[in-house]
Amino acid sequence: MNKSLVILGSQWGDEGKGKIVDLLAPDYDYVVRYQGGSNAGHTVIVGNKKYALHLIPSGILHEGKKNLITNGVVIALEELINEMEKVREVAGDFEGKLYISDRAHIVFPHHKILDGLAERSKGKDKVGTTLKGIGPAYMSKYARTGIRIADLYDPAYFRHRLESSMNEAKEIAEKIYGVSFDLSINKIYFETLRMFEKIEYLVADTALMLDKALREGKRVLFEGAQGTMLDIDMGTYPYVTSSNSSALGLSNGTGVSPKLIGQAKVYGVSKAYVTRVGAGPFPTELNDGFGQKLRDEGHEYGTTTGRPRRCGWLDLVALRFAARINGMDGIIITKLDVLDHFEEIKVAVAYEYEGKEIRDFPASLKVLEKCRPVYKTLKGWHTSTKGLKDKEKLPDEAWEFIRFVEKETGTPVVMLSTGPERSEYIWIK
Ligand code: 2SA
Ligand code: MG
Repeated sequence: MNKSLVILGSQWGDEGKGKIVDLLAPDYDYVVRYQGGSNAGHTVIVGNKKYALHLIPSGILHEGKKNLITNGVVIALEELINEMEKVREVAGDFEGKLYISDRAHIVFPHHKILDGLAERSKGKDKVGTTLKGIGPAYMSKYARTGIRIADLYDPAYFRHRLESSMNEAKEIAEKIYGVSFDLSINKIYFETLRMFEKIEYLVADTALMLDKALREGKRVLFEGAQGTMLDIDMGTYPYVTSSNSSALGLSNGTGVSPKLIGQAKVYGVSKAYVTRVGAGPFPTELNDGFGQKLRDEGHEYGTTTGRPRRCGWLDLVALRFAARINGMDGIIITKLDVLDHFEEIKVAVAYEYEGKEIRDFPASLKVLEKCRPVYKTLKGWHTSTKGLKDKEKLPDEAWEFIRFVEKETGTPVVMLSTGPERSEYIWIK
């Protein structure tokens, strides 16, 4: 069972999980997406082509893998189908390769509209969502008005659920946001059923499949989306996504017992610094030349929107927290080479709050706002680590950086990524 591995973000997303999952996928039989939806953006480079995957597990770009989208994912059918078309040139036929949970909830157009309206009404308090309808889709799920893939097998029942769901959304839009939208229930009903026809052959009881696979000792790679600090329960609430994007989401997102799934290894991916898109607390954020330098050297602009990412020094308070709640067996550091260009490198080891030192990530937004990072300054290495594949060639100062991260988080650094290409990495454990 320890043959299974979880790869998840240990920061605020965009840690480079896509590349790592792609790199490791050849060693696994199954690749599983278990939470979030098309708000994820996993970039994988194959040959000279770049694929941005949002819903389909990255294992689809490899031969002979079973890729599962399990019950914890919210699925926009039109986006799933578009993505299938994009990867078809590599994947070929999807039969036996892609499985979609019959318990997964569907993201409908009215969820996307509500996402936009909610953001607009929040004004300066907006979360900065991806506007993919994720929050409203999970709202429907928890309000028990959601529609699941399994509901599409019975068109009359689906019609009934869709009518309630859309009428409710229209009412919310009108009464709360003072906006009316004219989506046709009929049109969405028929379009959804048409789309369902295209994917029906992929629908499965993925919880049952996974339980069996794990008991048989199959190798399963779990592909987390977003990052630990965006987790609905443990992240920087309310500036979070609407799913459990930490390891806490593994069991509820797959429908597999925590006892069984808990035997997998967990590796958390962390940039050598921190970035965040969207609003919310970010204690080590740099609004100065250093922040801009990280942005420039790291090309820190959103993949889909092109939004500049907020940048700052590595935050070991947050990483220590991520290591704990995820039970991380190892840290994978990405974009180490971006730090090649700095004379000195800072890392936050604690926060100072009202004259006291805090080492454990606090819950309250109000406390976080007043936290000032306590930095340890490390020496830069003034040499290129870009594309390095040999750990013997790592400069001493880079080793000091790695050892320091390990000491402060109590977690070994197992791998470094030194560039965007599949081949640019070093196993150091
Ligand atoms: P949402 O849309 O409701 O999940 O947004 C809520 C917050 O979660 C953040 N969030 C993300 N942050 C980084 N990367 C994400 N995924 C994509 C990527 C984004 C993309 O990997 O690049 O393709 O542009 C992601 N998804 C959600 C979001 O910024 C809000 O702060
Ligand atoms: Mg990303």
